Amino acid sequence: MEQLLQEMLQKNYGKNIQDASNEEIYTALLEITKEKMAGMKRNEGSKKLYYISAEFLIGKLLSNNLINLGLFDETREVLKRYDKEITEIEEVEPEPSLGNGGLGRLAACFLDSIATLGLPGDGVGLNYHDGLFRQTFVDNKQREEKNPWITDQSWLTKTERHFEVPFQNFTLTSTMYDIDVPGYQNGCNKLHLFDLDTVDESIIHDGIQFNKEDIRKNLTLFLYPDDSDEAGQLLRIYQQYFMVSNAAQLILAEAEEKGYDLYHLYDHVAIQINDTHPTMVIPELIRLLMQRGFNMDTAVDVVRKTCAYTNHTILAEALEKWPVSYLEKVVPHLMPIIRDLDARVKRDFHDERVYIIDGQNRVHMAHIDIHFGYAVNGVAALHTEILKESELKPFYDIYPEKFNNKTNGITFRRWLVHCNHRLSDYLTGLIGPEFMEDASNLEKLLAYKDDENVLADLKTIKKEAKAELKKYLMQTQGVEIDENSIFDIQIKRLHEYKRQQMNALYAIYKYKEIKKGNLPKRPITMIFGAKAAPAYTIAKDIIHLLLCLQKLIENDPAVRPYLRIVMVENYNVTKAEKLIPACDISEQISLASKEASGTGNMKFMLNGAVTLGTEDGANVEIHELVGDDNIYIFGAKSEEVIRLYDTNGYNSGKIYDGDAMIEELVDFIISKDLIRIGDPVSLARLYKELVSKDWFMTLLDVKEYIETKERMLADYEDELSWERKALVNIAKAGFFSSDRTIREYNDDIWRL
Ligand code: 4GP
Repeated sequence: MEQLLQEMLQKNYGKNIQDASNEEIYTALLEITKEKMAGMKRNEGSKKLYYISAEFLIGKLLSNNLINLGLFDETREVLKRYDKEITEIEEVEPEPSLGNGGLGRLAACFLDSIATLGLPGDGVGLNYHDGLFRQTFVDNKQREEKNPWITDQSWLTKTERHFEVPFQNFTLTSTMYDIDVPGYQNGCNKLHLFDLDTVDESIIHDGIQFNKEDIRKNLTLFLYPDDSDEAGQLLRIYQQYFMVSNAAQLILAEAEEKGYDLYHLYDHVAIQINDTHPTMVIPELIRLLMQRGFNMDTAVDVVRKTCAYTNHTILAEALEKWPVSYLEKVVPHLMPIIRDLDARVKRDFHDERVYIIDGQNRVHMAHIDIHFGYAVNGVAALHTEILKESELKPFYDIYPEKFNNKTNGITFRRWLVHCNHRLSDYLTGLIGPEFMEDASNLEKLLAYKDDENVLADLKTIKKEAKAELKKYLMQTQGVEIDENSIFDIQIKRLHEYKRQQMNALYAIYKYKEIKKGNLPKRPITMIFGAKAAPAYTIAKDIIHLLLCLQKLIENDPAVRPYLRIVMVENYNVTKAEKLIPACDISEQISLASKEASGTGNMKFMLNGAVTLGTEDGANVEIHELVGDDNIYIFGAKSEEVIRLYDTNGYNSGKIYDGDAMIEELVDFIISKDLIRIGDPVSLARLYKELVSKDWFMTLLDVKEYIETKERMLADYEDELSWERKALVNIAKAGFFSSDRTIREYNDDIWRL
């Protein structure tokens, strides 16, 4: 590596390592890594997977690619010899902002595991120039800015592949860009990102505003552009169709290049539809096969045997339904096919809950996937049960054989080896390196459950990660935190069902306790990271509340030594990598039944944090694995929540009126203390939402939440027993390796 790096720096800049800047070293390493990957063996086979997704939240790639290529340690050593830190070189790399949350990060973990298992499988998505927005805080509120990440030298490689994508009254020519995805000690796959040469970033003004009608210029500017009006919704349909038409054309082109018989496409191709955004690939493939001479019945049959669908949420708002009139405007050529598919369903089933086109002339995208794909999976055991028993029950009754569960996973290369060198080196020393190949080997750690030296070492490793986070927050946001405090962290998209507002009520509780003189044994640092969708008003109000509380405490010398709130600006993968190793308490407090799985919960556990959570999503499986002693569970169970929804039995106002403590906490949102700092309109709106609606039942669980967290804080003081909990969590995390998840997808769904 040393020689390669010297040569590259000489060639590019006429410099040697000693004199090169971090930017120059980064660029040289990027080029070297790209060359290495170009020379790698491709994962090949007679059947290939195409994983189509609107999001790929891949994070920075330099370190991860070096790890997978087996070059990381060497590179770090070489740089050290010249007094350079790889972590500082990495700072230069912009983080691609190609995803929003769990579903996008899952897609990235999956690409890593697919390549690592040696399976031929490529990702297909869009090359958003400004990604999801970049979040800044101004006047204690979220502001959205564009988030450019594509630089002259990047992981993208422009290819010669172009496709013609037809819309109602014009045709667009795409360009395909590739990002190599190297497997850990295995072959390489690709992430294909489609783009349009005419896209023009200069049309963006005032944050993230732009002309939504100028499709040639705006098509791939943003992920999830604002869809609160018709033009925004049409733009999303343009994006989705552009993505899937390119995917379908690529799939057929590759199959034809290999000489495959398209009548047996399913023997050579599996298509995974990641949530409903890529659903139109089904009618599009049918259309393209019919162009090649297929009759409709045969095309439907072939496509049905090729496509599988993953559901990531039961929130109705996320199950896309497009008005027929919008699809007519954007992709009129797909509508005859969608109508035909709908007619087939209506012919066979007399239950309007499963129709594709409903009585209000809306097309239910998930229904297309379920009827015209061969597999449907949820992403954690509880989630899949809820799909089968309630959310998608009418479909389960028709197609029980299609439904299956694939509990999510995370790649340990990024979420342990890369983000927590200390812990992963230590584990390697203690139990051997086998866990890198097969994560179930982490259980060997259980043998040290009562070994005080090992427990002390784990504590030291956690402490160092906390000190590092402290340094990072100082450098990036100028806030100083106490590394001896407990780090209590909630990082995830901002959504009412995830209940950051409940955590805010805890902060209010603690603030008041401290004011009363009930000081905690140890200071608490509550850390949040979350972006709110730009048009989601209440989510933004919750951010505002958190920022106001942060300010209130900052300015109160009586409270500040004992309690801090830090809202991390522009939470993203890079920040998650710094936060997760440093966490003591992992907040997974969604309303039971609402969080499909969660994957942050797995990352925290793997890094030795203890979960404070409801029986929701994958928390249920974490609970089963670690046992009652090593997790803190509270709150209403999913059956109760579902019953409350079904019977209209929840009334937050009643809880508020009947409980003086809850009333006091909620009232604080509109207290003088906060109104002085914040925006009264925003705070009052949130207050009103909680007392008059509270759709996600914050007030139902808040008391038990506070009690459980208090118990957890007290237990933290018993050092050995706390570290034992951390150890058990690490040891039991093996199940959540995405290698395991992908093996299951392959065994049950893809059969590559
Ligand atoms: C997320 C779910 O909210 C999360 O529970 C799950 O772990 C993740 O998908 C991966 O399966 N959903 C989304 C979304 O990100 O946009 O619906």
